[in-house]
Amino acid sequence: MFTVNPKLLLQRPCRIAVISGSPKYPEIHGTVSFFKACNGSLAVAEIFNLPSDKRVFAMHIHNGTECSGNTDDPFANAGSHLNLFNEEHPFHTGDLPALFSNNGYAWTAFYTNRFQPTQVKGYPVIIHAAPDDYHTQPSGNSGEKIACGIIK
Ligand SMILES: [Cu+2]
Ligand SMILES: [Zn+2]
Repeated sequence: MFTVNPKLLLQRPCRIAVISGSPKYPEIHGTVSFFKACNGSLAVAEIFNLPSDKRVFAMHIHNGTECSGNTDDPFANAGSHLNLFNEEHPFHTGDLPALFSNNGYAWTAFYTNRFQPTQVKGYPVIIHAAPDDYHTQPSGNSGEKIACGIIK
């Protein structure tokens, strides 16, 4: 059983991604913070103004270096799922638990031993318009990329 030391949450995060919406979803904003914890990371995501017509949103760390793209996919340069150990979806390094939205607001925390905060520095966190099915290759059929932030 993993227990969180409450003092951990009072420390500055090791890494933080400031999340912004795509041009189609400019109102989305928030943070995803990564704290070093027990051979892995404790992550805390707080996202505001998700589209209110949907309630579950896939979230991944991708392997690109920029939250940029083109008119078809404003975050095309975010690349595909971060995969440091040559695994299949949903066992990629960057496969994260979904965001569950409460009228547009989502807060979630999770522990993962797939990476340390230092290993994901510089990569983008992507939020998708649809839930991840945790099955379809290579990216869980998660739909449009609606928000992005680089882990700094
Ligand atoms: Cu993704
Ligand atoms: Zn994946």
